[in-house]
Amino acid sequence: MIDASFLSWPFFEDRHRQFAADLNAWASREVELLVDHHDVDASCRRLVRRLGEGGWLKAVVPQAYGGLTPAFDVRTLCLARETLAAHEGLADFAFAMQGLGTGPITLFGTDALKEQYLPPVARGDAIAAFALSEPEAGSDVAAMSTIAIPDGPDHVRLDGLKTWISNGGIADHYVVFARSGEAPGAKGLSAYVVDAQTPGLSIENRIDVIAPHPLATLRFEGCRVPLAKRIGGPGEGFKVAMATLDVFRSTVGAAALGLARRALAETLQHASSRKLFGAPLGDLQMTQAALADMATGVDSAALLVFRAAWTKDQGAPRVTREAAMAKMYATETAQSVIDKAVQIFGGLGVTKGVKVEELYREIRALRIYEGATEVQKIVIARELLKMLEAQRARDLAASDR
Ligand code: COS
Repeated sequence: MIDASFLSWPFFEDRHRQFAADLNAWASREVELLVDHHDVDASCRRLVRRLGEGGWLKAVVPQAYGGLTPAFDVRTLCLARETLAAHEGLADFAFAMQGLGTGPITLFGTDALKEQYLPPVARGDAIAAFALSEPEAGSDVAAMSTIAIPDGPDHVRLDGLKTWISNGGIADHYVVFARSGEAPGAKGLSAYVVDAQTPGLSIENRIDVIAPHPLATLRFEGCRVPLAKRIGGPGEGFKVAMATLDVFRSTVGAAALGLARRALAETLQHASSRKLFGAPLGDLQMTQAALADMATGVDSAALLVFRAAWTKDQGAPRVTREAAMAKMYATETAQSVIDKAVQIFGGLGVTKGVKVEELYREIRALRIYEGATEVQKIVIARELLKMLEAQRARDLAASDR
C-alpha cells in the first residue's frame, strides 16, 4: 500500500486530493490490462486512448481547448505522473508525452494551433511528441544543427536529425526545434509543429532501451512546413523549449517519486513477510536503516517536487531553480531508493517479472532525459549566481539614492 498522507500537506487543495484518489482507483482497475511490455507501441496507443476516454488527459491542456483548468496546474500534472508511475512506467510515459509534446503550443502557440492540436490530444485521439535532442546536441541545446531554411514566402524547409525522441514512430505530430538563423547560438532557434505524415519526415530507426518505450531517430529531408505552424516568434525556440521544461521538469521528479514510493511499498511488504534468521527481515536493524533512508528520501523529494509545482501554480513567471532542484533530487533519490529495494529483495530483486526489477530499469532514464543531473546542477548554480548579481544591483541602486 502506498502512503498517501502527503496529500494533506498545505501545497494541495481538495480538488488535488480528489484527483489523486480518483486516478489511483482508475489506474488500479485499468492499467495492468492495457500494458503488454512486448508491444510498447500498441500499449502506448491503448493507454493514450483510455487515458483520454477516462478524462485524465484533460490535465495536459487548458480549459478553453478541452482541458481541466484555465492554465497548467503543475500540482495536478505532478500528482498524475506520480500516481501513474507508481502503477506502471508506461502509463506515466503515455500521459507525460501528451503534455510535453503540446506544452510549447499551450504556452506559446497561436489560437489556430491550439484549436487544431490541443483538443484531440486531450481526448486521446492524437499522440504528441517533443523533438529537441540531436546526435550532437542533447544537453547543449544551443548547439543543434537541424536547420530551418526559408522556402518561399510562407514556408520553411527542415533538414537534419533528431534522436531519442519519445513517441517517435507512433506520434501524430512533433514539436520540432531547429536553427532558423536569426542570431548565433540560443537566439537563432525556432519551434514548429510538424505532422507525422509531412513529406520529408521519416523514421530513421527505432531505439531499444532498458525500459522499453516508443523511441526513435527522426530524419528531416527537405521537409516543408508552413510558417503558420511556427510556435512563438522567429528566434524564440530556445525560450519556448526552456519555458516548457520549466513546467515539465518538476513532473519528471514526480514520476521518479511515484517509482520510489512503489519501491518502498513493495519493500515494506517484503520485509514484513520474508523470514531471515528466524524472524521477519524487517526486524534486522540493517533492513530498518535502509527503510528509514528510503522513506526519508521519498518525503524530501516530495517536498522539493511539490514546492516547485506549488510555486509555479502561484503564478511565478519562472521556476527554473526550483524545478531543476526537484528534478535532480527526486530522480537521484529514487534511483537510490530503488537500488536499496533491489538489495533487500536479494535474488528476487533482479528476477524478471518482479516489480522492483522493473522499477530498477524504469528509473534510470529519468536521471538523463529533460536535462541530465549534471545540467540541472549548472542551471541551479547559474540561478544562484544571478540572484546574487540582482541583489548587488539592487543594493547599489539603493546606495545611489
Ligand atoms: N525560461 C525562459 N527563458 C530562458 C530559460 C527559461 N527557463 N532559460 C534560459 N532562458 C533564456 C535566457 O534568459 C537567455 O536569454 P537572455 O540572454 O535574453 O537572458 C537565453 O534563453 C539563453 O540562455 P542561456 O544563456 O542559459 O543558454 P545556454 O545555451 O547557456 O543554456 C543549458 C545551457 C545547459 C542551461 C541549457 O542548454 C539546458 O537546459 N540544456 C538541457 C536541455 C535538456 O533538457 N535537454 C534534454 C532534451 S529534452 S528530453
